[in-house]
Amino acid sequence: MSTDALQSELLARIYAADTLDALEAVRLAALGKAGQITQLMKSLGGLQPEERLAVAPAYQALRETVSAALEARKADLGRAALTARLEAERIDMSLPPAPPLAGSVHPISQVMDELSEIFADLGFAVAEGPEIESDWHNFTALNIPPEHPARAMHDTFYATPAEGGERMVLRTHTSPVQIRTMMAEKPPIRIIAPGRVYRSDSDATHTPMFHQVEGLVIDRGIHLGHLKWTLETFVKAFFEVDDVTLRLRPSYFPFTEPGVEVDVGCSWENGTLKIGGTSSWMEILGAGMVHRRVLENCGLDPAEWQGFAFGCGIDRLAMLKYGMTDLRAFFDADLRWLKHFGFASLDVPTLSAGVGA
Ligand code: 2U9
Repeated sequence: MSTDALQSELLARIYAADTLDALEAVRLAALGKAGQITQLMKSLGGLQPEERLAVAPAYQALRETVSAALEARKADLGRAALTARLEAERIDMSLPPAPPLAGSVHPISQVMDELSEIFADLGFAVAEGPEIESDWHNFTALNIPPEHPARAMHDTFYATPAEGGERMVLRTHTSPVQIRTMMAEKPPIRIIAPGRVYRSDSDATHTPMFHQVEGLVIDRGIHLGHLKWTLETFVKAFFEVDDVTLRLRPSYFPFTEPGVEVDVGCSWENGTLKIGGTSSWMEILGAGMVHRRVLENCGLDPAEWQGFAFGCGIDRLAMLKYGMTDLRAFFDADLRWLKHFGFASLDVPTLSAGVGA
């Protein structure tokens, strides 16, 4: 075949190639190791010098023309591929968001959002604080001085102190958040403090990290009646049951005086315990009037300011409301469990829709 004929044939194939892969196949057939042009160039080696001079410029020109045509076609196809891709991946930003295909809100996050919604409606702000706390904020300010036996009950994780530094702990409750709030702000105070807490304890009903919500109200003339009404209102909204009876039993916490344990009235229905009625009782909260020494530690005069506080495990609240049986599954990151018990990310709890709707 003449070089002209070969050139025409190759150029025709180059323009006929409509994908980058097809074009690459033409390139290999022409310029690859065993390609037609490569073979021609190789054949020059076996020619006499005059013969070589006679054909080499034509071969050279053929190679250059074909190479240039390949490059040009490659650039065209690349542009066309990019245009097609941009067209296919075009996003219409004016459309409403598509429902999420995967991912769900963890029941703990959901319950925290529900708690914030319920207490916001009662005029409470959400307060946060550090999870690595000073010994003073976690214990001493709460009327648990060093060597107090209550410290042993908290199964504390201690951090190794820096030389001459303060001893730090992983907070064993969210109470230090209330201490920080009382020291930073003037009463009246109405806050809840939800968050992670840590205790060196692990079995089917205890994990070394768990979640608590605590609440604190400081104002003039606060008494146990305010506490009971607040907790009743909370329990009714959270469990979406109107017929709720709370029972307060005396108890002891170093940071409250008096301290109470709070039971909610329940009844058995088809083998499961339901909130409501009074045929049975279930303990759900600890609470009490803030101990005067705690107020004093935060610079408040107990003759002027009184308060109530309560504390409750969020993980347990979630289990009670949504029916999980094993606490450890909360922290297993098992996608099947999350799919089953998780919540749609756009389903933000609101009081008007019923917090758990
Ligand atoms: C301040 C003063 C008092 C918070 C309280 C409890 C009782 C309580 C437990 C319930 C189960 C913790 O999650 S749990 O393990 N909590 O029983 N908590 S009174 O009292 C406070 C808090 C802060 C300044």
